[in-house]
Amino acid sequence: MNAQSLLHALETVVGPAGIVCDPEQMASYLSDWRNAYRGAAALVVRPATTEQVAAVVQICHAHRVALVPQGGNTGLCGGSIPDDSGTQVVLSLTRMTRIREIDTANETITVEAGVLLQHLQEAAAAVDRLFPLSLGAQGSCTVGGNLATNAGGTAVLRYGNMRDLALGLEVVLPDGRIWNGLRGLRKDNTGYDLKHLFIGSEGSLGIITAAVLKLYPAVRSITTAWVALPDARSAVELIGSIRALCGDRLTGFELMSRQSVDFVLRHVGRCSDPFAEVHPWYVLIELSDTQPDAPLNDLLEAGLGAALERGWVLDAVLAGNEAQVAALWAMREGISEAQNHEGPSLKHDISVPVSRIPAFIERTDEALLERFPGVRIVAYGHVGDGNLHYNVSKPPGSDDDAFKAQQAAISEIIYAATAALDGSISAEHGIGQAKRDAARRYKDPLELELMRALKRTLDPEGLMNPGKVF
Ligand code: FAD
Ligand code: 2HG
Ligand code: ZN
Repeated sequence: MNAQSLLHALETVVGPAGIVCDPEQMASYLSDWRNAYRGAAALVVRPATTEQVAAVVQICHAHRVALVPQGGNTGLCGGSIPDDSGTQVVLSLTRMTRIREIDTANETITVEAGVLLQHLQEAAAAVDRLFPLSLGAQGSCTVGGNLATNAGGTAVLRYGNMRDLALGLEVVLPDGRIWNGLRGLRKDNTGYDLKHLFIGSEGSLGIITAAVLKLYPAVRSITTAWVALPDARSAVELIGSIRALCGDRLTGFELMSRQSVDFVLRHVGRCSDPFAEVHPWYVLIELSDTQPDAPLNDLLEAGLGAALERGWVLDAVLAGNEAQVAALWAMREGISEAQNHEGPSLKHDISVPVSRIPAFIERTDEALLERFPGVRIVAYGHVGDGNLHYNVSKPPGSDDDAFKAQQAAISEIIYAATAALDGSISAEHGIGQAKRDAARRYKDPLELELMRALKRTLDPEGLMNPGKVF
């Protein structure tokens, strides 16, 4: 089928409003926000209903045309970007934005895949509930993308990642059949839990069109602190002691190196250092409670006071009002954007057991700086999940191409250190195209074999996001 007849066939399903084929209008679907990945496509199709998605998939299946599902295109591994052949079709879910049902007695919300995470959070708040997934891209990323990548973010230590928040899915399978698994059940032991195959599959097994998600009681008290630490080891001690004191009230614990904070102070407007002195490490701590006026400040002050005496904390400040809370989170959430202003960088989204985070940082810093003096290590992340973003920027003033030539060797040092500590080379961002080759080296061969067998069973023609994950 040539591109013109494919376009006509798809247009009969989605109408002219559902087709993008003008090169200028297609551009934003064909590269990511960092411009790290770029591709080409025959066209972009934007169905508005599950039935339209199914019809689009059937047409593409019949004509052996590969599909690349795309949500908000905020992914960090190039998973939503087509290859450069120009033959693939990008299937954007961004017109599927309906909130289908809210069931407060069941504590669930049923939403379509194109709903923005922020809109989902707002819909939950409107019925006095919390949808807890929280990440820097929440104004642009979609529920479908969050599910397809099993997104994490800053509240995982209390509420879990997207896998833990999903009860049911609706999926269009690679042959165009619709699987309606939209059950809002917390107990359903009737065989394999199929939704978990699609969560985290990065569009390689089917297209998620809707989901039933869990709701939680609304939060009515919050306390946020910015804390300076002498080293990463102290962060691990501190999170243990704060968790022992505060239990489930601990909802955020984000570690940042001084280098990360320096980049934010340099590039993100409105941000200023809460301390006069420069410190090597920082954590942003958040406690929350469903009770109004819960004594969270007292609790956190007691925890930080004890930690100060033990030498784990150098200084601390509690946000006094909502504006200060927002300013502290802006420092944390601004790191991705700030690092982008410093030229080429390499992202590594690794996890190790929480207890091994200090060893990971010490060993990897030493090995990297010995072999690549001058590179800037931007280490930060979700300590409670053992998840570090161990990103590397080129030495200041150095040549971009020279840095790019060193990328493979830099990543190898980081992944080898991760593997030596029984960690994972992708904690929350997925494999996409960025980590496909590394996954081949670092993932257990039997696990890869089982994954390939599942892929062959569900997508024998290999038309769902080819070149990603495997
Ligand atoms: P896309 O980027 O469009 O797609 C991501 C992958 O999912 C692709 O493989 C795509 O093919 C597939 N896909 C998308 N929609 C569907 C669907 N409906 N059905 C099947 N497959 C689909 N991630 C975290 O986990 N934690 C963070 O803290 C975090 N912070 C971020 C901060 C910033 C500033 C940015 C830019 C990104 C951040 N991310 C984070 C990464 C990203 O936002 C998440 O991976 C997000 O879940 C992607 O959603 P999306 O809608 O943009 O998906
Ligand atoms: C975060 O935690 C995100 O801020 C993005 O996962 C990490 O940009 C990154 O490397
Ligand atoms: Zn993260």
